[in-house]
This record gives sequence, C-alpha cells and structure tokens, in this order.
Amino acid sequence: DKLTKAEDTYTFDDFLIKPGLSSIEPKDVTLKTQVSTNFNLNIPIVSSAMDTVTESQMAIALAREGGLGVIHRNLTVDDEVKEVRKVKLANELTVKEVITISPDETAEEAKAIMDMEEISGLPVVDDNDVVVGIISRRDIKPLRGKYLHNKVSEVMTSDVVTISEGTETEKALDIAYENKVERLPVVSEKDEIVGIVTMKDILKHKQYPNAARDKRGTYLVAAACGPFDIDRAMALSDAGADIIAIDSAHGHKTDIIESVREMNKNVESDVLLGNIATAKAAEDILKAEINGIKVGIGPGSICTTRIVAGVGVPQLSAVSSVADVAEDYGVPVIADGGLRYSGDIAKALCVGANAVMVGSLLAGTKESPGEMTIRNGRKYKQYRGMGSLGAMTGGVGAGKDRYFQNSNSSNMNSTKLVPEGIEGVVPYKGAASQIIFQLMGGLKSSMGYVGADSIKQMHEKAELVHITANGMLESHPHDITITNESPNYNPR
Ligand code: RVP
Repeated sequence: DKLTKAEDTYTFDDFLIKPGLSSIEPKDVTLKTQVSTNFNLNIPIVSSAMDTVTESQMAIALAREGGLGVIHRNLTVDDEVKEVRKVKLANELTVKEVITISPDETAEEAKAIMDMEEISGLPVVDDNDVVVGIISRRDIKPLRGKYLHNKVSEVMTSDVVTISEGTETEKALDIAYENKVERLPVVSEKDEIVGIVTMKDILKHKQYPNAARDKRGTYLVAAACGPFDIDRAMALSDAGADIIAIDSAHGHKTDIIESVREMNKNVESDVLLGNIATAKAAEDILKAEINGIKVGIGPGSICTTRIVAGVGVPQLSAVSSVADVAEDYGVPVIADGGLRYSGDIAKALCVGANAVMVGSLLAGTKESPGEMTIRNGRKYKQYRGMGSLGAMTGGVGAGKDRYFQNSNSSNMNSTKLVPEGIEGVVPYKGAASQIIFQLMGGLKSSMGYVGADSIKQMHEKAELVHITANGMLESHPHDITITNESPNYNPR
C-alpha cells in the first residue's frame, strides 16, 4: 500500500533554522564554497542556465561578486562559445594578441599603427620575437613630425621593463608602480613576447577582490550542454568553460548517465549533472564520475512539472537526501530552483547544499538577457521557463530536449509540444550586484544566528525546527500595511 509507505517530504517554508550559541559576527564569516570538485566560489550563488537569466553579461557580473554564471544553451554552439569567450576575455590580465613592431621600421609607421589600433604603445621585437624596447606616443610626440623617418630603434625606450608569464596581479602592479610604466610586456622563459599587461587592466582586476577566478586569473564561467551533445561539450571546453552543466529535467536516466560518463572522459572542464531529487538518483549518477550534482525537480518559480506530470520532490527534502549521499563521495551539491529569499538559501545550505542556483532572483536585473518593457508606468523584464512554449520554439529550441520533447525535432509547431514551464515578466530590479549584496547579507546574518563562520560549519552546526502553517504566517510581517518596501523582502 503505497500511500502509507509514502515518505514525508518538506520544503523551505516547512522549517526554520534554530538559533544557536554564537560568537560569530556576520561580517566575519566566509562564504567560500566548493561548486564542483575542482572549483571554488567566494559566494554560494550560481545563476540558472536560462535564456532570460544568463549570458556573458550576467556571468561576468556574478564572477565579479564571487559567484558563477551558467550560460544557457538556447543558442547555436558558435553563439554559446562566443558567450563563454566573452567572460574569459573580460578583464583578462594578459592581453594575448599584442601588436608589436620591428626596430627597423620607421617612427612614422609606429605612429600609424598606434593611430589605427587606438593604442598608445608598442613593444619592439627582433626577428626572434624577443623584446628589445618599447615605443609609445610619448617617444614620438617630441619628434614633432620632423624626424618621423627615424628608425624605431633610434626613438624607442630600450631598457624596457617586462614581466614573466604567470606573474601575479599584485606583483605586476608593484612593478608597474616602481618603474612608473603604463604597460608591461609579458615574456616567456626565452624572452619572447607572449602578451602585454596594461595598468588599466591591473587596476580593473583589483577592483573586484572577491571575484571567482581560475588559476590564470580569468573569471570562472560555466556553460550548459545537452546530455548527448558531445560536439557542444567539446567546443565549450575548448573555449575555456571551466564547468559544463549537463542540463536535463531528469538526470536520473540510464542513457544520460552512460553518455555523460563518456563525455566526461573527453572534456577538460568539470562536469555537473542534474537535475535529480532522490538519494537513489545520487548513487546512480555518481557512477558517471561527475564533478558536481544539481538538485531540483519542480521547485522552480516558472516550472509546471509537478502539476503537468505530477512528479517532483519538495526541494528541502530533495537537497537533504542527495547531499547525504554526495558528501560520502566528496562531490558538491547545487540546490537548483525555488529560492525566493536569502533565508531559503541559508536553509538549503543547512541541509547540505554547497551552493544554490537561482533563476527568478536574478531575472529582471540589468544583466539578464532581454528587453525591458514598461506597463502602467512600471518597468519589467521577461522571465520564462526553458520548458515553456516560448523557449522551446524560440532560439535553437533547447528547452525541447531538456523536457524530452525531441521526438520530431524538425517540428516546431507549438501544438505538438507539452510544455512544463510558463512565461511571464518580473519587475525590473537594477544591477545584479545589489541583489547579491542583499542575499549574501541575509545569509551572513543567518550564519551569525547559527554560530557558523563558514558554509562547512553551517552543514555541521545548523539545526532546523519543523514549523506549522501558523508558524509560517507568524514569520512573515503581519497586521500592518507596508508603506516602504524593503530591498530584501517582497510580500506575496
Ligand atoms: P527559480 O529560481 O525558482 O526561478 O528556478 C529556476 C530553475 O528552474 C532553473 O535553474 C531550472 O532548474 C528550472 N527551470 C528552468 N526552466 C524550467 C521550466 O520550464 N520548467 N524550470
């Protein structure tokens, strides 16, 4: 008898976090976390791979805050690769494609190149690409046009300050300051030029001390890929995606596990697999030797899977049961969907998540893709499920295979599709960094109440209390008309 055997399951509103003895100030906690076996974030926030949430702009904004964006896949492979590259090139310390000049060219030629490329200096290299000097506008200006036919070698600064590949930002900055130079050519062991670093780049780098970066200093980025799309996975990995998020509404499928295991062998990136919602699924998909797990069947604000298919597991129970298994394997867990407030993030971490994936919380920001619209004087942006009709028939129709609607992929006729998501709008919210600030502020506060100075301690120390519907009613503001909305609470 299935009904009596059915387990009780819970979600965010069914529990509160118990306050504990604490000596922790919220400002002193660390939010550093592991998002996949090989990558750490400085805040536990990952943005959804959705076409109204994450392209390069969102991924850059999140990486700067210390989080991670997952580029959506409702794009051609080429376009998704371009988005990954944009993130990787944003704020890269070393400008790879450096323009150089030979010492035997004329100063006039150097000026022409600088004018055309809109740059203010050129490293001078010999036939073996070894840096022998640097020529800048400052060297050319005093010539007043008169001696422009002079050779570069006669005009350039020859005691050029270079740095070696892999020099750290701080060190590069010190060297630039000490030598009062604007740009530092980067050289290999053999003194051959490999790039150039400008002071402007270095300062930009310092502006985001909490940013999530790879070993080379570029922003971390993830990209979504279908479970059988090996060509896309290889292209994304070649483009430098640190993590590939295999994107399925039901990751617990034998063919997906098989395919992802193969894929994992062929790509350098870490591979996340999802979504799942049970301990059994965790055991099974871990056989694909993945680097991270994404949990959530049906909690999403735009998702109708639980209504259309009647399938799902309330999110707090799902995360908790998956995290218990994943912990034994040392594989991080991302709680994906259903998060409405910073308190929900804290609860997800309490039950074992290493990070959360958010869609609606970041939809409607300046950095989310899509146009802003104005209705009745208020600003909105579109937000839609990837299993909605719009997402399945728009773009390259990526939502279709996420929701197993691929039987006749050439048929884009919406009457032949069974959507599992809806389309709508959310209020325009301004910069994503403001949202992140509030979310992380709330989380730090939670950790202060628990007495946890890290996410690891949150896993170990935090206890939950089970509450009733009355407990939840009491939790929200009540018996008052809100006159001034606060930035981290919206009444539902
Ligand atoms: P939310 O943050 O509650 O808006 O949920 C976002 C999550 O919902 C996504 O990360 C994804 O897992 C899921 N999703 C995306 N599209 C759909 C759908 O159409 N059903 N669901």
